[in-house]
Amino acid sequence: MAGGSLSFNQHKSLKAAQTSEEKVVPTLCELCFWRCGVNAHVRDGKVYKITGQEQHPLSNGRLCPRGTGGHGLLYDPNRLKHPLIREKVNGKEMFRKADWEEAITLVADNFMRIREEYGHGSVVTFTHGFGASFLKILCASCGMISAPSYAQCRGPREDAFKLTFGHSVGSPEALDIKNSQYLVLIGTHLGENMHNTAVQDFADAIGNGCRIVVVDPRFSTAAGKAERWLPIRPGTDMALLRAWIRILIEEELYDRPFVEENTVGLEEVREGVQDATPENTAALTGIAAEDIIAVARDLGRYKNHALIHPGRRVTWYGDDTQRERAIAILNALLGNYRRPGGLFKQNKYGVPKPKFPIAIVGERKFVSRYPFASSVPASEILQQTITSDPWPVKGWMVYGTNMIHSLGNQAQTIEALNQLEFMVAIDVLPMEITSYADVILPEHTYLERYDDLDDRSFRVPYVGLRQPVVPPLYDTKSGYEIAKMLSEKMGKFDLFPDDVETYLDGRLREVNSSLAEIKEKGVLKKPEMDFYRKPWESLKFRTPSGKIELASSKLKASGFDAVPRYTPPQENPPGYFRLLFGRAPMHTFGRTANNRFLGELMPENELWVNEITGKDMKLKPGEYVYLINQDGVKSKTPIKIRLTQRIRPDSVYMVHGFGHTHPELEQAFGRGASDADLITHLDIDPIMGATGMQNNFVTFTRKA
Ligand SMILES: Nc1nc2c(c(=O)[nH]1)N[C@H]1C(S)=C(S)[C@@H](COP(=O)(O)OP(=O)(O)OC[C@H]3O[C@@H](n4cnc5c(=O)[nH]c(N)nc54)[C@H](O)[C@@H]3O)O[C@H]1N2
Ligand SMILES: Nc1nc2c(c(=O)[nH]1)N[C@H]1C(S)=C(S)[C@@H](COP(=O)(O)OP(=O)(O)OC[C@H]3O[C@@H](n4cnc5c(=O)[nH]c(N)nc54)[C@H](O)[C@@H]3O)O[C@H]1N2
Ligand code: SF4
Ligand SMILES: [Mo]
Repeated sequence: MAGGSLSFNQHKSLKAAQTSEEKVVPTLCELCFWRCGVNAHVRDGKVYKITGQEQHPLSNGRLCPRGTGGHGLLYDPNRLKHPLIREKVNGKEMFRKADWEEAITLVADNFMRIREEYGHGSVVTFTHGFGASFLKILCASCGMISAPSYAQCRGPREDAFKLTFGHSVGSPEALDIKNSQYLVLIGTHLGENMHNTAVQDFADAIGNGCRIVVVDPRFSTAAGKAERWLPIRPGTDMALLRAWIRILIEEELYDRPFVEENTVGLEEVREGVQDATPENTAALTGIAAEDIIAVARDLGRYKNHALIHPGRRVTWYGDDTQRERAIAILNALLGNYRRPGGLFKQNKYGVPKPKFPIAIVGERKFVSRYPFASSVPASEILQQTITSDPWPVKGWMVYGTNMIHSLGNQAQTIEALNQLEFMVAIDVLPMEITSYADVILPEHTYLERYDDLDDRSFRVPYVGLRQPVVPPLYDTKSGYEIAKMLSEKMGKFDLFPDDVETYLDGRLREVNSSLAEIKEKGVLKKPEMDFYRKPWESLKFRTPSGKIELASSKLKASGFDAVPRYTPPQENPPGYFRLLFGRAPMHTFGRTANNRFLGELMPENELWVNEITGKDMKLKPGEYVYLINQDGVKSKTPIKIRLTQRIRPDSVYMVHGFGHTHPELEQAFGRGASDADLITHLDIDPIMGATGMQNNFVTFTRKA
């Protein structure tokens, strides 16, 4: 069924706006990776306003602040405006303007030469963002593809839930937050973490009287909505989760019929968490035993309608898959699976995927050294690039990821970049990573291009369309055109149809729709899934036992703990404070720092410091300091001090995404500091290769 219709009044107002000078074009936001449906309002050929699509299930007519400021990217004067090629002039390296034919030929020639010389798999693709879908098709068979949204973000969560429930949480998360009656947020700060639909659901839950508990060393925006803020000692969350598991089991507060019928391993878990008494846990976490007990009993009271949110960026301390396993176990004990307010499984609209011919057949296959890595961990590729083990990596294609700021351990990233024979960066702005490229290819912004259909799993199965709103402003190309040109230069003429519209229309015809239909509607929808389980339904999970694995048979078979164990985090070196970081509602990582609209709302980040620490360290509010970390690495730029009671005295906090050093980013240059500069120590998760970033510590200096 092809639904997704506008109401009569919406239709009328859209039509009225579509005069010759004024039109409203539905498309998808790309200011972050949530991909809300937006309406771009165009007057005299210029986008002047962006609003939320009523009919899009991720927007429901509303956007977050970043989405409304998307035209700040379109009209950013510092955009990449034409292809650039690195050249040595009088011994000095610089970029010169090139045309597309020359730039693409250079990329294709280098990648083919590297492949010839070093074999299959010697060119790697790093991507983040929807526009890469066609490049991924081109690269699928000719090498490895890695994204920071895995080992630097939600990878441990997805793998832990797969081990426990047989499927991942997914994005958008399959969590029935809006119907939850008791919600525990543990190190996830909804409200600052501004994924539109998740925040709408959170607001609905609060409106419906949901009781909220926030576990965070910092008093987040969400903590302001909570009945309890538990300012946990950083890195001790596993202890708290195990204590809650122990209380639920020992006091028989878990959903007994559900657990007996649908899970395995209860006894093993019971034995495994015996040491996690409230008293021991209070000593480790700094949270009073009575608070620990009270929350566990509340969880037991709400059971099926309570939810422990699994978070999103969960790459913290190196035992992250196991911490996420503990969260999965708790949710399983509550029996909230496919109950109002719990976890569920969602569906796709299901547009059949076209079958692409394989571009290049290869003889080498990437096998991670981490047994449960379900994707390619970036840190492993860096290591391989540096050591050439098990084979050399000599070429990188980098699409939409600023790896200098997103992988941690910058020195390692730069060492790997120095080993390369060729690197191409496909971006929209002169971000730090582009300085390392041999060729820079400027992409259209999301308001100037088509991308593939957005057919992801959600509670309302839907297909969304990104389409051009205005003609491209500069000599840029879309991901589709770049992938097609590259594939042809590599001798593959039949990989993509001549134009993207033919491709999209062909896909939509498979579901009895058409490009013309979705261009007008913006979205096709099916009715909301009926995902709540029926009392007579027997459940089957895609795990070895067919049940939810409270104790994991797969982890056990691979020599890991079947039941999560507590490992203490590193202690603060004397005089140093743990560096914590997170999000601000008006920015997405570093990608929006140069956006004039969003920069006006928040031009720089500040360092949250507890007032007691401020007094001890003689810091004044508003003064600028540099930070030095435990390895003696100093922040490249200074940061403004904010003294507050809203953070523990042993930690400091900053918003990620500032401290840009590329001089062509005129708005962002030198504003605030980068947490990434200071994350030199990484704890790698032995189960799936995630890079834990939170065992880093800083102190202050006024010296530049
Ligand atoms: N220190 C530290 N590291 C982190 C995190 C952290 O909080 N702190 N967070 C982690 C998490 S959760 C994630 S998901 C990752 C995110 O890591 P990244 O994806 O690397 O993050 P961004 O800084 O948004 O970089 C996006 C890049 O894409 C470019 N870009 C924007 N729009 C387009 C487009 O339409 N086309 C193209 N081709 N390029 C575009 C931007 O200019 C920018 O260079 O970082 C991880 N790393
Ligand atoms: N506005 C905005 N929203 C975003 C993004 C964005 O860039 N901008 N990025 C999106 C992406 S890709 C992701 S992955 C998510 C990330 O969003 P979240 O999953 O919510 O994660 P973080 O931003 O890493 O969370 C940081 C929070 O954890 C707390 N914290 C730090 N250490 C500890 C600890 O040891 N224990 C506990 N309990 N808490 C701790 C910090 O104080 C902070 O409040 O945000 C998404 N939403
Ligand atoms: S959450 Fe905000 S930035 Fe992300 S896609 Fe939606 S409107 Fe855009
Ligand atoms: Mo992320």
